[in-house]
Amino acid sequence: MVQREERLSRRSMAFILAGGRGSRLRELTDKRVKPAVYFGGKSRIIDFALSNALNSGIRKMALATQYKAHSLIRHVQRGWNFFRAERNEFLDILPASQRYDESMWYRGTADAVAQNIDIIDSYGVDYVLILAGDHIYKMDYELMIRHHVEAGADVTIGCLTVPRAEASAFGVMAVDGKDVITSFLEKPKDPPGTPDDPDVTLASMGIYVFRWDFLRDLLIRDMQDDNSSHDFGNDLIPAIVRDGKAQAHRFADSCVRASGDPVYWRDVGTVDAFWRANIDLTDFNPDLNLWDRDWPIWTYSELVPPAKFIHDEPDRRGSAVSSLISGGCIISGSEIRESLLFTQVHTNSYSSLERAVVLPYANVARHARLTNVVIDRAVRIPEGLVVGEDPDEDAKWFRVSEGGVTLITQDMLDRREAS
Ligand code: ADQ
Ligand code: ADP
Repeated sequence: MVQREERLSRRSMAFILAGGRGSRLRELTDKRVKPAVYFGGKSRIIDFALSNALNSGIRKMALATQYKAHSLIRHVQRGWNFFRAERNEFLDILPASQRYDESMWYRGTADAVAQNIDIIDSYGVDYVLILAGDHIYKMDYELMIRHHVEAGADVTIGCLTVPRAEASAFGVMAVDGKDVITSFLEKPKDPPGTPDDPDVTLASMGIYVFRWDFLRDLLIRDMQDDNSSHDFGNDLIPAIVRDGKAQAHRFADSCVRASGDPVYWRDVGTVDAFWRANIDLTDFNPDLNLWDRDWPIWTYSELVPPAKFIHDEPDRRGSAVSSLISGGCIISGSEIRESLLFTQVHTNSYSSLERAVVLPYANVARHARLTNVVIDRAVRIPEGLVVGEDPDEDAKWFRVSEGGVTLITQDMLDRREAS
């Protein structure tokens, strides 16, 4: 058994950044911040980082929020309320509350941590794990913290290889034979390939481990620097790569998966990527295993009855194949294929859904036919609506993505109705 003091996760806290908007998700983040966007039928994106931290043994967490945080805060308060102060466990929600300076929101990711130095001090931890609240993956952070300590690094950065063509959205790095980072470029226009393969790039996942005393000094200096944008990727990381020791930690070494399963990490930052990752869960053998009882994705789950499949028309059975149908759904005389329905979705007779991602409480009226769609929460699809068959018609009212996925919100339907 691991001795208590040897478990580094118990001497660490997770600081989760959940303040960025995620504007490439278009209308899906009009009312909620990206980490609060629904994913996988029951969860929200934030649940992955929080579950990884919890499953890794971390019991002190803080969540920095800023933009449109109401639904995120409500979700975390409802679902993540089992930390016990009696056991020295915390999950603090830290809205940009202008507590450091009345004129200042969080100016950047590093500033979101810096403005809460006193709170982190009060946790009495040795290590701080900085996480982004907006990626889908399963990872054992204990292994990454251990790597950091064993390497004696100033910062350890989670990294993975991404196709070079996609790498300009990331911080990219070069490493030596021991994966010590020798150069770092934040979102370069023309990212370099790796020595082994010119078509891929080693990219930062935007997650970092620091000794708290080291990070604390760095943040205090950074706050006073008027030339800094107070951002980890732009300012702090390049400085450490230049002046200290920055260690790369390969995601494949601590990705949680069964043998034979692929390494899985997704930034579901666009409507296309969001739709794809959700639809992929309907595969016969999905790359992301949500069924692993050793690494559950914790969430707030509404109390709802089981999904129900019925028909009141003799010739129309309610059915779903190759689909994930959440609790509380009522599939009444509709045909559903390769789709993912979140909690409490109701579909009516003679409607059909194919490759549809339907967020909670949506209602699909009779004779609607929807293909390759994302339907926002509580949307009421009117009777007979056909989407996914005529892109020009769809684009008149709805948001059609580059990849040909149609996003439907209630505002769009209301405008269509009023015209
Ligand atoms: P980006 O993906 O551009 O780059 P960034 O916008 O800095 O990430 O957001 C990182 C996280 O911080 C997100 O979870 C976001 O919600 C949150 N955040 C952003 N601004 C914030 C603020 N002012 N207050 C609180 N939270 C905030 C980063 C790194 C890259 C790396 C990618 C990986 O800079 O080097 O490759 O992440 O996705
Ligand atoms: P969630 O992400 O929790 O499902 P909703 O989409 O219901 O959230 O709401 C996101 C945010 O927008 C919440 O603050 C919610 O109270 C608010 N909201 C939802 N629907 C409306 C509406 N029709 N008008 C105004 N505010 C709304």
